[in-house]
Amino acid sequence: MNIKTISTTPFNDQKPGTSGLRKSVKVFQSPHYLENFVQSIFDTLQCENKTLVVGGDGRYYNRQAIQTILKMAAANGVGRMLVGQGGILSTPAASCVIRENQAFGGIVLSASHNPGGPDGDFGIKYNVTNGGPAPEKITDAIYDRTKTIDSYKILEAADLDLDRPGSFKLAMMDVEVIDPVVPYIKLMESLFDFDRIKDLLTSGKFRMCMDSLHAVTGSYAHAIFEQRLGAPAGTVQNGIPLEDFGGGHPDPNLVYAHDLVEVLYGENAPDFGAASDGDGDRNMILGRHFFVTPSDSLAVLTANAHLVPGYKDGLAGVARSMPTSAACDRVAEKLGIDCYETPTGWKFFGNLLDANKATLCGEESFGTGSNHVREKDGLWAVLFWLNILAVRGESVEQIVRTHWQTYGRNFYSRHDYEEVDAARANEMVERLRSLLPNLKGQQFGNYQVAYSDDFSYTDPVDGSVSQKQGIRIGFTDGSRIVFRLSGTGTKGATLRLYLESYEPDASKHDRDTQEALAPLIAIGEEIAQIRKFTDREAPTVIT
Ligand code: G16
Repeated sequence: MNIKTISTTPFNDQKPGTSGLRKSVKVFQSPHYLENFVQSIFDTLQCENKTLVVGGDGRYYNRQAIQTILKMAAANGVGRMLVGQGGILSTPAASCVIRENQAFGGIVLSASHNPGGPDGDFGIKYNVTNGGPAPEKITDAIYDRTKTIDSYKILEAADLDLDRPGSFKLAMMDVEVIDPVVPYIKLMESLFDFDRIKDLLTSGKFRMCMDSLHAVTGSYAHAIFEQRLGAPAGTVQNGIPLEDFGGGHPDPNLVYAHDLVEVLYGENAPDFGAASDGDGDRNMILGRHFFVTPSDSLAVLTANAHLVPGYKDGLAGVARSMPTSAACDRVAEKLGIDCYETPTGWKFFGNLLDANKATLCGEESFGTGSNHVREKDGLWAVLFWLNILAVRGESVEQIVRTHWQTYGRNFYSRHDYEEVDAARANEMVERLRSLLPNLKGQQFGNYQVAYSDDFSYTDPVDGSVSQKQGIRIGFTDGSRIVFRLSGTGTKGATLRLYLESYEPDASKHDRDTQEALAPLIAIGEEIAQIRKFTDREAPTVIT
């Protein structure tokens, strides 16, 4: 056994963002970069003799990174490592494996929806015992350690063959390569009525299309929809996971999942379409010629949860991130359950789920999930929708339109200005902050400001406070504009402008979303002087 201690120096840029440390592959490939961060995890968490899970979304550099992490884990005295076959684990499957094996934690390698390949992005994050992303106090401690680290430990050993399930020894450490699809399907079967979904998918009257965008859910989707649930071969498109996602952007939205959009908006479109992202935690839901916003999706799942076996006894509560529309708040009110508003980032749901204050959670950024794991879960959302469709026997569009009739419609959109100058973007936000105290009562056209603040969250379970989580400007009619800088980009800054208005009148539910929100869009641009600060005439992506 030959453990080497290697001298290193800090990089000082290893602060985890919304969802772990994300940088370009090139940065991760620089000498000691990955190693410094991994050693900082081990130094912070004392993982000696513990069981850890490791796996990633299969993007470029995943394989090399996992071999390095295994050798460092062995050198740092970790007891056992569970590794996804081929080094691959979707993010929700990693959460499932951590929980099922009562592991101490896990290292998840992904840059989520960011592009992959040698010129793309890579990422790493640490998940804790409950299977969810580490809370801020842990990510801050890891970051602090990266600033003082001066050496790391690694075992000198040959690479392991991770392509077949099996057990190995790496010095004193046990390594088990596991097939992650099996436990994941078992968990899904415990929540959803697979027989009923199978009847629907084999009825000859219902067609679906699942687009895995050449990312991690490919193997799970083939196994679930085509093999287990009997959908015809070809139901899953772009289903072969590739290291560069086929050159695409593995982000399930109307812009980047264009293949799926063409199918669902084309002639002879299927009844149901869905896509997931690089690491399988995000989802997009489409009906025939119909897009379901993630905020509406959360509201519909909440309203229909009683139709699904795993949730038939009711929900403890529901939670959404602050910029997510208030559509689910209306459902919660009717159901008489609590609705929590958290900062952006799945880690903020962990305490609510652990304390059984919330059962379902969702975010406008195409994330939905429940207490079955501690990550958002793309395929879970697809199965949830299929279960509802199988029980209700209506189309996606009918279900959403009936929902609006019952609860009113929250028109909602997000405008992204990607890769803008970071210094200017920060200047813009600082300027907005300085305006906040004087906005109340001001009139913009027909809209009067009712409140304005920089969102601050006090966790109802542990009392921790997270400040400066997004600038909110609310109007007297319930409309809202939110400004936030993304925490997941790797180039420059991304400004997100979130827009929401509420329309109770069903005769107006057919309006075009951008048209319905046009006055708010203009107000947002005016207050923040977006064009001036971003140097852009228009957003890069509108969802
Ligand atoms: C991550 C978090 C999500 C969050 C999203 C926001 O998603 O896990 O909870 O909503 O980031 O991203 P941004 O800060 O860019 O608005 P993922 O799928 O990238 O892990």
